[in-house]
Amino acid sequence: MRGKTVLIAESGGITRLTLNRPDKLNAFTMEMHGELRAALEAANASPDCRVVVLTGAGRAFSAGQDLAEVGGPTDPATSDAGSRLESAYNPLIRLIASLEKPVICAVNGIAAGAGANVALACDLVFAARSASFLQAFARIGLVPDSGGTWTLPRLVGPARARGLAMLAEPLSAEKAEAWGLIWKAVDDDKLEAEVSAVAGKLAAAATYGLALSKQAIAASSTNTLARQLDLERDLQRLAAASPDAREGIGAFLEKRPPRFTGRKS
Ligand code: T3D
Repeated sequence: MRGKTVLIAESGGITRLTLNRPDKLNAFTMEMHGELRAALEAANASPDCRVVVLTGAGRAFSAGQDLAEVGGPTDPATSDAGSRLESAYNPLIRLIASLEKPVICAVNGIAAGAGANVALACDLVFAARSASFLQAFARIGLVPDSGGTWTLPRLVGPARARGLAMLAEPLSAEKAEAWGLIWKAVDDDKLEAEVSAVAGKLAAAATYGLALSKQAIAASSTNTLARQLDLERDLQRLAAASPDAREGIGAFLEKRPPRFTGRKS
């Protein structure tokens, strides 16, 4: 299936979404937001989708907001950055964070501005060794958005978060891995194969359990240990009642590989 600004390919439980404005480094337009949100919502609703892979066409992952679409301060129709965040970026980040399937980001090239923070909102981030992450906002007088001011200090600590936000220098994929910002930097020519292998593994995994794990880890950022233990108890109850947990335990006891379906019940 082919959208205009987001390409969609579905196969073997994997939904691959490719941001597709390579001439503009896959900068986000409102059209792209609409297509991406619709594709993610469809993936979430589809029992055939067990994992989502998000990547970019061409030499960049995404250069963030399309600055040509922003307009000038004298154009009231396009000048309200806050409403663009409220109507497009914030729902996108919330959707990725709450998606009941793992979301892998394959950062194929530079990820700048909101493009970087959309990538960092994903569950597992792989980046080509030549890729980089650029909190470009300070270069144009803006504030990191799309969850950047929440994600960065949690992943790399406040000192590095401030450096990234204020200096707006590109951070290489290797350093991003070393700092714990992403899961893994991969040789450019191996990115696709490595991401496909991991996606294949997740497409055969106990999807509902993964969704509950994602929910628990997200909740930990505001929970006390006591509340988190209660949450783990509640989520474990749900997971343990699922067909995949029954299958996983049965397969272990029968000394055979599990055959997970990803179903909740
Ligand atoms: O108001 C709101 O909506 C608030 C929300 C803000 C969210 C944000 O994301 S703000 C941050 C926006 N992004 C940026 O500031 C990054 C802008 N881009 C760059 O700094 C550079 O392009 C890069 C460092 C990412 C890459 O540089 P380089 O030299 O490899 O490529 P280039 O030549 O600059 O770009 C190639 C083409 O893509 C070029 O078009 P052309 O001249 O060939 O027709 C360039 O204009 C275009 N492009 C790159 N980034 C954007 C863009 N066009 C529109 N918007 C962009 N963000």
